[in-house]
Amino acid sequence: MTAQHFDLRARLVDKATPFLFSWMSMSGAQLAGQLARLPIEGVCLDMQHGMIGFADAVNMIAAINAAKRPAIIRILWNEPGLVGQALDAGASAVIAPMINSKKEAEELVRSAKYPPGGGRSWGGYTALQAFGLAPAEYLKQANSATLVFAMIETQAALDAVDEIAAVPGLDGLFVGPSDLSIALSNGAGIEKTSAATLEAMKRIAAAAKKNGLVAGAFAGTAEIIQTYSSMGYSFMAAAVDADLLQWGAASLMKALKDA
Ligand code: 3PY
Ligand code: MG
Repeated sequence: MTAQHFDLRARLVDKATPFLFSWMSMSGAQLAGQLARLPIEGVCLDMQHGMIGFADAVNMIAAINAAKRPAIIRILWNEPGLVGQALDAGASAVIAPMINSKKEAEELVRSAKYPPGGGRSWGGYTALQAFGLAPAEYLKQANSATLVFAMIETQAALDAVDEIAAVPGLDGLFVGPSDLSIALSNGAGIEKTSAATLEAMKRIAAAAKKNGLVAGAFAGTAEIIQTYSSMGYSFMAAAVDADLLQWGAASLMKALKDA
């Protein structure tokens, strides 16, 4: 690793202090640079449900890296081209949605890691700049300098979580509690802290721990961060960009009203 780039893997060794990142649903490099300078440690671009295209993401990742914060990409789907593009653009971590089986987790790792651990295709010219590394050095360091997370957010994923967590090369599990709770309630609602969701999340955290993986989750509020943190989750989406704006405005207006 170089002084130029945030060492996410080294930071995640400290599981007692949760690593929190903002979650971007909107596009724009200025906004990404701004979020990267908040007192939140990283920024994730949501390229599944956020309105962010790849050309936008390239500039957003550069703005986040310029602030020496890690750029995390939640990709659109578990597809080799999308994993490679995110890492080639200089992301520190990729989060892949809806990983439902050992086979899908193996495919994800194959896309994200260079041989011998995987089959990532070479060509990360922008990543070389971001990491400040020559090609030979980047090839040596990339598998450990970048992390890959499998999202656990369906009943199938929950059923296969022990097998998924044991896939060599996977760095972490990341719970999508909205989809997971929709699945567990058969569509009745989004309950990120219902008894059923928390019970499932206990199993997921245990599978991560058993395999030496980072346990991550989308949280979204201080209360949920605290709940998940107490269950062993140490890599969490703290808040969505739109919520940060909303909360800031609401707090300003409340302060004025109370003055
Ligand atoms: C989920 O909760 O389902 C996610 O994908 C994160 O927002
Ligand atoms: Mg989801």
